[in-house]
Amino acid sequence: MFALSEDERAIIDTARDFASGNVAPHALDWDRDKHFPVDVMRTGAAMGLGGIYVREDVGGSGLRRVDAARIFTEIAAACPATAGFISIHNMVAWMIDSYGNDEQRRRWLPGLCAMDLLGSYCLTEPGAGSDAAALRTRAVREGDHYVLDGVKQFISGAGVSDVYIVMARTGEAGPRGISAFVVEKGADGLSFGANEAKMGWNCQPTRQVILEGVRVPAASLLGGEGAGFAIAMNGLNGGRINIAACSLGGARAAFEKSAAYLREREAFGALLSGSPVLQAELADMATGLEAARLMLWRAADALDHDAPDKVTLCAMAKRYVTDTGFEIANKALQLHGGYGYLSEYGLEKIVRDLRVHQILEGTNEIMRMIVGRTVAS
Ligand code: FAD
Ligand code: 2MC
Repeated sequence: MFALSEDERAIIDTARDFASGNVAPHALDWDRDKHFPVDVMRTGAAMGLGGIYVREDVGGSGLRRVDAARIFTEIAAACPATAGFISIHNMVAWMIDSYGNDEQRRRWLPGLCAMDLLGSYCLTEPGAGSDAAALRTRAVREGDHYVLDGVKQFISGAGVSDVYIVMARTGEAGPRGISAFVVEKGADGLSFGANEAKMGWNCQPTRQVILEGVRVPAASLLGGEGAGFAIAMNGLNGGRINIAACSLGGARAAFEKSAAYLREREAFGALLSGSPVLQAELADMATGLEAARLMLWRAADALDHDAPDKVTLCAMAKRYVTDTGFEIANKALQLHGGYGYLSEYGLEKIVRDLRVHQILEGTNEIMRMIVGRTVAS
């Protein structure tokens, strides 16, 4: 696990080269211009980043979760928001690979793996966020079709993505009455809200997905009727560690920037890197990064091995790594003094991007609830 093989190192190096060459030089501009870098993500997909843990027969890379966590860490070191969208897209592709039948896999996955098609995940609603099983979007069967009505809130990639996995109610109240559907852009009755103005994650759109009498073929149902909540949650187990990896990458970049800055900045007649107070700050940050990385890799390994405690470990890692990552990025900003507050130094963007990782893919309060239910029972 800790002594990386040549192959593992090559995977990390490839992701790092892609990120430093194609993403890092533009990340500040994309954030300022709210530019969604679809072409650059497609360049990444040509290197295997569009279906990292999708099976190879449909164009996936067939890698492990632990590899994916390392890949997202590298991309996020260049831009957490770009990495965040690629991670959601990978979650969508994995859900189709894992729960789709052969026809569904062959229909959507080659395009998704190449990122010729982009994927979005639609669970949250205006009235159902943390309490996802209370969702109200309905899907009613009519002959060979289902008709979907409802509103999905805060959907990453919405309006640009081609493939939407929509969780909708086909039966009773609660989790068992929920099914998952693949809805394609262009379907009659499918529209999108305005692009939300946000604190961070500015290089990707966030919009409502509005479904008004959207007719999808019955063949768009993923898994069986009533399987949707389990599909959504299993997708999120991986999604949560991917987001944690995005926090780790952003925090590592912020830490490296501040360590380098202190080596150059003089005050009181000496370099700041010589200050015992600031060395202690850096020591705590480095320790936090190391602890976060260990938790992330452990949870990813649990998912790779379908370990019985995988849900708890993924929730623990999501909570710990995203909280620690945010604290480290914020400290890194502080260590830059006033310059940390200026956009051109890149620190304030990392802080803004990492803040939302404590909220999305299940808030950190919900992560505590998941862990708490296990450890208290
Ligand atoms: P609420 O559920 O209303 O929670 C409000 C507060 O109460 C939170 O602090 C919460 O932690 C706390 N809380 C709620 N219940 C409890 C409890 N039982 N115990 C303790 N505390 C509790 N969703 C998607 O489906 N797809 C996406 O692509 C997507 N992308 C997003 C992108 C962005 C930029 C953002 C901001 C959100 C995105 N989301 C997406 C939605 C995100 O997952 C939700 O915002 C999140 O799950 C919280 O739901 P909520 O906003 O309704 O908050
Ligand atoms: N993995 C697998 N199965 C899970 C699971 C998980 N992580 N979480 C719950 N389940 C199963 C659970 O085992 C149960 O199965 P069964 O009926 O067979 O016993 C079923 O789902 C219902 O679970 P609960 O009884 O725990 O349901 P409850 O409603 O009490 O709590 C909760 C569910 C709070 C854990 C869930 O609603 C949740 O995770 N909420 C947070 C929502 C969220 O993460 N949203 C993210 C949206 S995506 C996003 O933000 C992006 C940026 C893409």
